[in-house]
Amino acid sequence: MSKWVRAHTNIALIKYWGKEDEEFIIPKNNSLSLTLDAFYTDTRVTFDSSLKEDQLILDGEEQDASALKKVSTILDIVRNKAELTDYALVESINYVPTAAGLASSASGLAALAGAANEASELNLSAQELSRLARRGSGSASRSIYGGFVEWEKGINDETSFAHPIDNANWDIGMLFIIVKQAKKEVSSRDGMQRTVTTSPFYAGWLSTLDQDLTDMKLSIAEQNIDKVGAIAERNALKMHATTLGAQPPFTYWTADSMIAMDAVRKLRKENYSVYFTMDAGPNVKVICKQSEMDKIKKALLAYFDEEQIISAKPGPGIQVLEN
Ligand code: 2P0
Repeated sequence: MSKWVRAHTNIALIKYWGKEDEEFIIPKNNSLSLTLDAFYTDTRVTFDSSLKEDQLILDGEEQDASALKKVSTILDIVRNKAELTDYALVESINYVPTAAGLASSASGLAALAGAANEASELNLSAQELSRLARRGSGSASRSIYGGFVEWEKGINDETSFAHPIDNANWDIGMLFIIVKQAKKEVSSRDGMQRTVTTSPFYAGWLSTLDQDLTDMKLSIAEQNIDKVGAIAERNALKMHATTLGAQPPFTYWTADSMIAMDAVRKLRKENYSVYFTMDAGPNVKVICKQSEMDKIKKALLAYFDEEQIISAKPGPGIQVLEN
């Protein structure tokens, strides 16, 4: 039955950066993320025999063929599994502040996997949903679950999926610093592919990941924000270093990103437990204690406007909403 499904976005503390298999989206390495409450997507799928092609309405606006590509990948898998032939209407609402410019592929494709599961009545398990979401966008595999989540890279479609590792019910949160974007970024899909195929630093990145992952899991188990933050920060810096070695070279950092990172380092000197991470864009995410979030936000107002700083707490996994 057609039902609205909600999925929240996640931010990786150990990054996914590079694919072993482009078609099935099998990653080069395990990644580990925190699902957050502040940003989410609601999606409903309706199979309809009168449609001539899949249709995507995002925030009330019909989307073109390029936006439909990842969506139809998931719908085709579901149609195949459920032996359905009808095209689908996909209605989707992104609850991301409009100025934020945050990528919504993780929450969007996870919500779609859940909504397609409801509409097709396939009754997929959470693990199967994670595998399905992965086929749309790698990071979406992690948004099926709440709290801290690890995406096990696996070796093929059957073995590559995420699983929850800690409900994050402790003193941790994230502040999003939304910086102004000067020019269009290299998409994460193109950026990671270019890095894998051309950057001499990519091998170095891969060689330290097992250690970062082991250290991160221990630190989460200890609920040690300083260790979690420090490992996330060093992991993000290594990921971003690989892009500088790519051919042609690129970076997601802007002058404002540097200001944000410097501000975080400065606050750390003032004895706050505060660390940063960055993804395939110029925004900076600040890992800190929930209990210190208001004070840190206030301190960041020396560098950024109020509407550029958004607080987030750990969020839940995928939810089927009451219609
Ligand atoms: C992550 N990113 O782990 C990393 C860190 C960006 C930087 O996952 O090609 O949209 O659809 O699998 O999931 C963004 O990449 O890429 C991402 P595809 P996706 O969150």
